[in-house]
Amino acid sequence: MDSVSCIFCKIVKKEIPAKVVFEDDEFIAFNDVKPVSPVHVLVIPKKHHNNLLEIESTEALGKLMKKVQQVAKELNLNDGFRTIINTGDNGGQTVHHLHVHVLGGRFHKWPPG
Ligand code: DGP
Repeated sequence: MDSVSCIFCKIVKKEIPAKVVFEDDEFIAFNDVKPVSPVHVLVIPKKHHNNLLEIESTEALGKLMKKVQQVAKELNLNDGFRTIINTGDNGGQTVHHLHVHVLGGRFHKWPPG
C-alpha cells in the first residue's frame, strides 16, 4: 500500500470526510465509520506507515501512545477503554495505515470475541 492510494492518507489530506475528534501537526483522530462501541476512534500518525512492523522510530511509537492517552482523556474515557492495533492479515488489518483503535463507552470482555 502506498500513501497515494491510502484511504487514511486521504482523510489526513481532507480529500475524504471524517468526523475528526483531535488533530495536531503529527496526528489525527477520527470516528471509525463502522463503530463497534459507543466510542470508536482511530488515532493515526499523519505520516504513512503500513503497520506496526513498519514504524522504525522509538520516539514516533512513543508519541503515538502518548497521543492515544491524550485522546482518551479528552474523550473522558475515565471508566476505561480498549486499545487495539491490528497488524497484517492474521491481525485482521483491513486498512494498511498504522492506526490505534480506541473503544469506550461500554464494558469490553476479554478475550475478545
Ligand atoms: P483495521 O481492521 O484495524 O484495519 O480497521 C480499519 C477500520 O477503519 C475499520 O474499523 C473501519 C475503518 N474505516 C475503513 N474505511 C474508513 C473510512 O473511510 N473512514 C473511516 N472513518 N473509517 C474507516
